Amino acid sequence: MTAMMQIDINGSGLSEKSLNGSKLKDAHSYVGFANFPNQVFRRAIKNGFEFTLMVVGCSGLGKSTFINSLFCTEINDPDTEKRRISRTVQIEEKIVRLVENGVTLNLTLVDCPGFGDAVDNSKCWEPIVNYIEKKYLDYFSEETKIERAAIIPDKRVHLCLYFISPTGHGLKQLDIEMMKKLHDRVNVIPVIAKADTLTVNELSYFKNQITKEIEENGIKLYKFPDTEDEDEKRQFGPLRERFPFAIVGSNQVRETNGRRCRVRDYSWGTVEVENLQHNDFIALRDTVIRMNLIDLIAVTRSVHYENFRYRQLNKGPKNAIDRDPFTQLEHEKQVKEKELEERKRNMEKVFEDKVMEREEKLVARQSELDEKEKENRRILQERHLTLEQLMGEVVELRRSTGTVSRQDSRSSPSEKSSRMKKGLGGIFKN
Ligand SMILES: Nc1nc2c(ncn2[C@@H]2O[C@H](COP(=O)(O)OP(=O)(O)OP(=O)(O)O)[C@@H](O)[C@H]2O)c(=O)[nH]1
Ligand SMILES: [Mg+2]
Repeated sequence: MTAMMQIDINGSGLSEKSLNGSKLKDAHSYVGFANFPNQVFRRAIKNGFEFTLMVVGCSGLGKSTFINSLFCTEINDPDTEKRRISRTVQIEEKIVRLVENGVTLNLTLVDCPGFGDAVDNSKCWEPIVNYIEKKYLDYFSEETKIERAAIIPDKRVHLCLYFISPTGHGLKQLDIEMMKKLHDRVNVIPVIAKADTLTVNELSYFKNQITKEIEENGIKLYKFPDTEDEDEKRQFGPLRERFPFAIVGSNQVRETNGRRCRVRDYSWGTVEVENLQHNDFIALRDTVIRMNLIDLIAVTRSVHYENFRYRQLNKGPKNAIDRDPFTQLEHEKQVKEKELEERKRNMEKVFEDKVMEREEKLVARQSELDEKEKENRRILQERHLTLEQLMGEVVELRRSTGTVSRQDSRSSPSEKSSRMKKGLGGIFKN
């Protein structure tokens, strides 16, 4: 599912680099490469930037709410309140075009369905990893075409925000496994969800615990690059120290003194999403978008995409690298189809086995019931005989003592026994 919108956030206060910052000197005494930054800047303005942000994590941690909270505007469908709190059931893409001081950012927000509710969560990473790989493959196919576009649309995932449940204890095994599946494919930054549910002390302990467990488990997160710029250090250093970021999201927007902000109201007070004293939302947004967006794109291209390319070109027979791209793609398609066919066959076999197993169980149960019925009949028969014998003995005894009634003396032993049974309240019904 893909939604698209354009937002012009001019005048939001973010800094604009001046084109006239470095004045050109006399053309003859000056080679001119000092002007490169301006060229790069002009080019960037012309082409804009493409960035894809993905949110991943267990169910109900506020991923969709976060996507909606990112900018002071509704990104999810604003019409229906219901839609905003319903759970995400498939991977959803939202495309937002942000324009700020003439610079365009084409942002794709990928909202993944939460996991962790199923009995078997061992394969919940698959659709997410497949999505990431599919985007690399799309780019790879475009890039290896003989006639390729001058600018290849870049839908590769540049950042994956991994939402951690605010348990206060530490990471769940599922979080560790998921992050391990993701860390070789995409830049991962963990975030603590629903930070408003933890006290200051609990949060501080939780942050330390998470950092420790991430290190112990060899999870490779995105590494924020060191900056040389003193101004940047001063401005963003304290924000980075808040890592791992603990955030709050909300769908409720309130306007105070002409400023719109997202809030969560409680009986004891209000939590503001964009208030650094209440949570790390702004710290996360600024360190990602203001500070490291270009680096995240560069790391995706030079590390994760390169790894994908290497894996891709190394697949199949040894000489696959020497093939032309079309033959290579055709070959991969065939391999994939074969794999699919094999999987289908395996699944059918599993299904048949299960049906057979069930049928065998049913047959066994049926014969068990037959046996039981036979046994019950035998017991009944025996009791019947014993009773008849006893009845005969009673009649004999009466006759010998002379207390036999006229009716008894005229009836046969079986008639007597049936009368007796009736007398016993009809317990022995044949
Ligand atoms: N206390 C608190 N609740 C939040 C926060 N963010 C979202 N919620 C609430 O948590 C509930 C689930 O939010 P969603 O955004 O749908 O969660 P999700 O992670 O997208 O859920 P799935 O789509 O099922 O994976 C909603 O009722 C939100 O209002 C937060 O920071 N704190
Ligand atoms: Mg959701």
